Amino acid sequence: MKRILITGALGQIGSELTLKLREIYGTDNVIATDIKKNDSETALSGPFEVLDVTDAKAMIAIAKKYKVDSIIHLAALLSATAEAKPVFAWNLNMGGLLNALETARELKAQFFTPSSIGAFGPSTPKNATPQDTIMRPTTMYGVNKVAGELLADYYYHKFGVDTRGLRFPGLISYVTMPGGGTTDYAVEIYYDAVNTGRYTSYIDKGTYMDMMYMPDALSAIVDLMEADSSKLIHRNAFNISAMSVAPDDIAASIAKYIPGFKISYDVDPVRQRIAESWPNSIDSTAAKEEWGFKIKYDLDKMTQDMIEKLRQKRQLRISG
Ligand code: AKB
Repeated sequence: MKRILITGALGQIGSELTLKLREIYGTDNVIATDIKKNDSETALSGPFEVLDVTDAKAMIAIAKKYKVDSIIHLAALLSATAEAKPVFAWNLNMGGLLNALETARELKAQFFTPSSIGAFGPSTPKNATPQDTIMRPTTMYGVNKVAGELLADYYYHKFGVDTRGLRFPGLISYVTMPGGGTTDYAVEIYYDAVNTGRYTSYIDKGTYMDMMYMPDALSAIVDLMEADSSKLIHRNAFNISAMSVAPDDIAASIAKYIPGFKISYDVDPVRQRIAESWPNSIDSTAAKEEWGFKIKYDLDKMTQDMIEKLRQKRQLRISG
């Protein structure tokens, strides 16, 4: 990657990934785009263009203007929002992806887009879900992710586009809140723990899903994109996970650093059903073997860092 176009750059992953890539590849070589501009560091610290990913012509024009050689396509609706607006989700998630792949084809650019644990469904093996297995998701988001993985494979085989992808678990970060996901509770719980010492979870006790701390997810994107193409068997997309946890596990970890922290439950049937259709834990062996996937943060290390960083943010807000 030398000159990179990012779509959805102001979202949960993009806002941190853009800054990391600017540090590695140089500020002017990372072009951030999103549907609207805001006054965040990501939008203001380097090249930024307003881009609606369903506008194919605008995407190609921006990619050509900056002569990009890599595209990181992040703009998409997450699982719970996609379930509430399935037709809009299909149009945005699939239309945006097709435009981004076409742009990569025209510019002969390397390509990354995330898939998700949401690509799996109730008939998938629940524990240590293998890399290659049954994929019959029951959500619109999952349908988009499976179709997206296949489409990215197709562009590799048919047109030689160097497509790569990761099946992300729930991503946890103190920088930008996710929006409309099923795993969002695992971020909200830390904010509420620091601000009020308690959290009411919309996902039920004992519901296991994979999670990962954002710094590990960002490193995984860079490592996969820099990996030797000839070593990749599973391009679109690799299972990766750092931990398989339920709300009560996160609560127990938080209680080690915030004694007296309390969790209660008010289960949202829609998001609970989605969570129950996903695996408890996925197996990341292919990612480890093919490009050396590794993590730095387990649950307690992540909890400690999240609490420390959120306390600093809170302090800045109070004193600023
Ligand atoms: C969601 O919950 O929709 C996402 C995901 C796991 O893909 N965080």
